[in-house]
Amino acid sequence: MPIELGSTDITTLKLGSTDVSQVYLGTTALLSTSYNFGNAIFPDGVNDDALTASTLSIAGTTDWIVSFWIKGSGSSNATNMMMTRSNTNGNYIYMRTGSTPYIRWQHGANNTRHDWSDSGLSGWDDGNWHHVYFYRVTNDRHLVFDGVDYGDGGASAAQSGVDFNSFFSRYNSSSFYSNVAMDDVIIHSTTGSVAQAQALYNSGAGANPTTVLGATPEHWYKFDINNGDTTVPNSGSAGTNDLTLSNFSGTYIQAH
Ligand SMILES: [Ca+2]
Ligand SMILES: [Ca+2]
Repeated sequence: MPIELGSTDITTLKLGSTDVSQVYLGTTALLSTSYNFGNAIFPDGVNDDALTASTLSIAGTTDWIVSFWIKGSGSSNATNMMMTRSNTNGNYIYMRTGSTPYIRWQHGANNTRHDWSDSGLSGWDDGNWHHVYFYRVTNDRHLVFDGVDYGDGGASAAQSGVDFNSFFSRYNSSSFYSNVAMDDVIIHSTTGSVAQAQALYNSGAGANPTTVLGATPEHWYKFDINNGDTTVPNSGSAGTNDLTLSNFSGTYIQAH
């Protein structure tokens, strides 16, 4: 809610030199708090690999969501791999700059892809954080980007379930790497919806995923580690399934 001083709405209130992040009426907090993203990971686009200890897998007959935040820029690679399966060319998500499709989900035999080429996605690499959310609708995969419903990507063949173990590279071909910052990767068995995606997006401020989902996500990579660390824990309810980073250099963990 806006705070009005005289006739002017203000979005930041400072006492002395300190931002005030909450306002109370008596003991009641007046401002809704946005999600604290903590740190994020910034692959450099050259040979960055990351493997989970065991495969992130959800059957094709079970409802699920895959959600993450990304930030691309003019120096992002032409094709940026988000998540893949290391021992097959058939399972991957990519985001592409400069040409369509901008976003692809493929799970299953090669060339059975959901592709999204909508003009509303063309600015995903504009240097700002954006929210990407896929969910299962029987044999189709639907995309919600920044809270906007883009529907299914028109694959001609049914997609299998979630089946990933590699982040940031198409490990099997070793020719596609990610140069896109990423945070809060969530994979969870639940029935997805546009409304749920919008709740997670929440006008860019983000909402606490546990609150939105009504449960701790099963697989949840927050990247809230220190620069130089190479082990990203699964903060989800499915338990230990560390993501081990290889070939990262420079300041690859930064505040969101
Ligand atoms: Ca590298
Ligand atoms: Ca984070």
